[in-house]
Amino acid sequence: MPRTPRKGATTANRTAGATAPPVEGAAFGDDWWQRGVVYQVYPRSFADSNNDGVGDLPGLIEKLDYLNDGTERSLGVDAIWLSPIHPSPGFDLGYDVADYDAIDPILGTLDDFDRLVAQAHRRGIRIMLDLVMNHTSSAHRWFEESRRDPGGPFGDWYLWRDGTRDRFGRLRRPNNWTSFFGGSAWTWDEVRGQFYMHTFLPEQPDVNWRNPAVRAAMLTMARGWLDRGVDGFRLDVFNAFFKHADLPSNPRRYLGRRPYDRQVHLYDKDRPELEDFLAEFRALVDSYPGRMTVGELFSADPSLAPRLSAPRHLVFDWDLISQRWNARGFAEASRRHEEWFGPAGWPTIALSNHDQPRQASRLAPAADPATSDAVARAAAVLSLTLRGTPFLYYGEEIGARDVPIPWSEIIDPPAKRGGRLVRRLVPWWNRDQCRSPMPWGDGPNGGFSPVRPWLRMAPDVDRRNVALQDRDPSTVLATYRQLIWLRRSHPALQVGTYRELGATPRDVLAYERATSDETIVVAVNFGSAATSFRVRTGRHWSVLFSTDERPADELAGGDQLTLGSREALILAAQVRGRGSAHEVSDIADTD
Ligand code: TEU
Repeated sequence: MPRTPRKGATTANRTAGATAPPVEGAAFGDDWWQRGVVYQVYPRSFADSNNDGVGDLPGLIEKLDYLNDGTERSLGVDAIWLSPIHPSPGFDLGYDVADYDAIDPILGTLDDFDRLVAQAHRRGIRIMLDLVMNHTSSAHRWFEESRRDPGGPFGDWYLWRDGTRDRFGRLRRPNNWTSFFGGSAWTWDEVRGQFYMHTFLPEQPDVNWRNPAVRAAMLTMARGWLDRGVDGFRLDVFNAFFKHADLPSNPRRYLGRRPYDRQVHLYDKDRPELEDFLAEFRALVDSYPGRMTVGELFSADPSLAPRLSAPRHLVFDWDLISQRWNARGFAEASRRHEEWFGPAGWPTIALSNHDQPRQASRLAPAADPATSDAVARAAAVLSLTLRGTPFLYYGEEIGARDVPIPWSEIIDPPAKRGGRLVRRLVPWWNRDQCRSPMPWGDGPNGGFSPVRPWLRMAPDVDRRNVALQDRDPSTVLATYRQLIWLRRSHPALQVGTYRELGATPRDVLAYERATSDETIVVAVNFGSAATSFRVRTGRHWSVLFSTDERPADELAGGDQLTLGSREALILAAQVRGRGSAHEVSDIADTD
């Protein structure tokens, strides 16, 4: 009986030599936005080439082969989304942009960026930038001009308002809007003698999207990056660009942890004018073949995502990213995706990012390393086989966990704001915990840098790093590699329909991904106990992948499927002419 080798060993065997041939047709064409896998890099934490403790673009270039060298020895991702790389005073670590057209000197130069694009493209890897266009840094020239000269060309580029006076003559803010990072959304500016609005920090003033000059400047900037060869953009908090023209106070609500949550954000985001802007912006992007965008839906009803999505223009909804580790939660989130997006719509699949807990920490809190890795490997199967474009956050491929940061070392502004007491009253999860530098291997600081890194390394870098996992076919890294390359050769996993299979045990989520030529079944046991269920099928199956050791044709003729503890299994129906898709659909129907 043919056997699939032990965990991940298939990949390891095939790619052990340094001479593994590139996989034919490894790169996707213009449809990469849909078929490909996107990898998010937090540049400061990825790879440090100049030993200053901060990751940089030349460092990333050195790691491109790790990301995709055209062989199954590499991770095999199709695109890189770079968190912001522009000059920034760093109040929100790059999400406060001081110059959209340049590269932050701490990360490199424009030449480095051009080299990155060229070298990435040579490997079939696309480059996506993170455009933060809701606000600029208060150090941006536009803001400096705007506050200095209200009547000048930049005077109306931000949301400036006079205050109001209460009956005691005290100065009041223009309305009740709150900042997502705590406190009022209005800050008094001494220079201009007016308040300005900021959805985030006072150092991140919101621009006035109703001003055609702002819009034109943003479009010109985006065109500049497209001309430089950038393949796509993530649009930071894009649904907050437009505010109601009259800036009325938001209605209050009485539930919610943070002051921000205790308002209905009727007037400071999700305004109808967004759609007109999106049409214009997307037309620009679409005029360059093969380019795409993904909008970050900020603090909004996730069901808005499909309405704002379009082919080549994705939207992150935050449904999956907040799920706990249970079959029901993931089943329901996937059902909602199907319902909201419909078969013609296209969701994103993201289980983590630079704002959220690491997926292993969220899905397996307080777990020992083996359990954490088992969950990380099963989660990898979900993120690479559910219907939608997968976005992987750097470090997830080695099963990284959140890194506890002592109070005195916190960098994340909203976590730091207000001191301990306010922090207790206004809880904010410290995002530093999911941004720690990538441990590459031996050497000081997990091989990231010989000097102290800008942010604490994980405490387990000697046991959890790329070099160690690279050598071991049973690791989280081997799982990701195997899955990404498997996905590449199975169109059903990329673009196939999704159908949940019923009558599985409580801890199991099983679904079918199918095209007219191929039917694949994915079954994930979220539980720690093995579980079996009858399958009404005597058909021919092959095991494409399992997180456990399994015979490759175990199900041929069998009718009982047993999943091990936290096992994730991918099966392919052996094609025996038409009808196989129908047969597979019976897999999980118990008699
Ligand atoms: O994030 C918007 C944002 O604040 C949410 O994603 C939020 O962090 C999350 O819901 C927390 O639970 C974007 C960027 O991703 C973030 O890093 C920036 O700080 C923010 O915008 C401001 O630019």
